[in-house]
Amino acid sequence: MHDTPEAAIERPQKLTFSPLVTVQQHILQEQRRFVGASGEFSWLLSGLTLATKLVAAKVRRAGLSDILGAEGSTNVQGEVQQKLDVYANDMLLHALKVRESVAMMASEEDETPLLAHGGSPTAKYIVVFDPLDGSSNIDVNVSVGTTFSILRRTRPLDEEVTTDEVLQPGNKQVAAGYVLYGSSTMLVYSAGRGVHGFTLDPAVGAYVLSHPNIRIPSSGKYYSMNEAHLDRCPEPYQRLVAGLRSGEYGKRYDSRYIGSMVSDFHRTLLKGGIFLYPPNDLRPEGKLRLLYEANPIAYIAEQAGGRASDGRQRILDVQPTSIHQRTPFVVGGPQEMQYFEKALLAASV
Ligand code: P6P
Repeated sequence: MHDTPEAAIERPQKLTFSPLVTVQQHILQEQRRFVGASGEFSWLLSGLTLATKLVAAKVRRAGLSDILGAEGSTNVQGEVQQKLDVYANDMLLHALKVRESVAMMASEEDETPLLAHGGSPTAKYIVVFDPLDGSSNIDVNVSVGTTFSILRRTRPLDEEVTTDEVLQPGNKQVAAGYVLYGSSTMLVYSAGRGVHGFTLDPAVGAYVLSHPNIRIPSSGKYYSMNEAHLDRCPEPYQRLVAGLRSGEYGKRYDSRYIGSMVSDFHRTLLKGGIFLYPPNDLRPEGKLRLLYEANPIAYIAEQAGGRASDGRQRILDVQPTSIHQRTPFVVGGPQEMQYFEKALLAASV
């Protein structure tokens, strides 16, 4: 009886294509790097991703819902946007409120913060967000964004949460990011270990890693601001823009301005350059909000190798005094931020 030959021991072939990484997988991988992390952080972030997928679906249909007469919206000019602001806010509040790790939420849409699980030993985090920044652009089909910032509670977890716990400088952020509802929907976030971009695949409803480890170019070719206000801005800003236009800094910069902060910053992050919303005569403290616009964007910028300033100090070092306070805001790559700092210095002598 011939021995049957040993079946040839075969090894499984190696997969050659790069793995498809969803934001959930990425957060869990990141989570593992956090000593003692218990997955509550990834569960919190999954609330944000769920809410923004719902917002993305609604934003995509904004024009249609107008034509189809969306939920009682009869005013073509802007009411749909206001509805979308409220819808985006509701989605984020509902998705986050059921996350046991969330103590309190502060939204651009609500005068005061909202209680979630504050006082519970599991509720470690406070989430601050602008549900739909730039929503007035929706009726002209310009991209808009959601910005978010995650802080830890400052009082013992078993104590009642108080609204002053929101008033922390941006350097206390545990994580931050934004979702850009543009030609595609992109989530960009950092939990302190670099900046990572995920593109929403509408076919499967998953955010898929498309831009790992984003670094802002050391030098770009665009500056971005609403130049209608330039002559009403303080001298250093006028000096900077004149230099960027004239080639004083070695090359002539082009101007790009969308008027939607998340879009203008996202281009700056990927292409380099500088975005400014300076103070001016009409808005001596600037227009953008510190806690839920400037702070998350500044956090992302710094994690990607850039810098962000209010013209006096690093944005992330500003101690907030009120939830909705505004701030002058300049953010960009190292080279352009150096030009800005030089312009400030020249104006101070
Ligand atoms: P301006 C949108 O309304 C917004 O809050 C930001 O997204 C944007 O950067 C800024 O205002 C645009 O303001 O004065 O240029 O229209």
